[in-house]
Amino acid sequence: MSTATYTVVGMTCGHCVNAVTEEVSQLPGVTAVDVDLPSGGLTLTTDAPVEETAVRAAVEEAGYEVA
Ligand SMILES: [Cu+2]
Repeated sequence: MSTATYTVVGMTCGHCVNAVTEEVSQLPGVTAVDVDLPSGGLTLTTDAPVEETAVRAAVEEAGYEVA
C-alpha cells in the first residue's frame, strides 16, 4: 500500500470534490481518495501502482486538471 499526491486545479466547491473523487476512485488499484478543496490536494492510497497518466486522464474526465 502506498500513497501519491497530486494537485488539482479548477475545483471550486464540494461538487467538484465529489466529481474528482468519483472518477479517480474508479481507477484500478486505488483504495482511497482524499481531496482537499482549499489546496487542490489529491491524495491517493493505492494497493497497486497507478500511472500518473491514468490519474491525469481521470481528473480531466471529471472536468479539471492536474497541475
Ligand atoms: Cu464545484
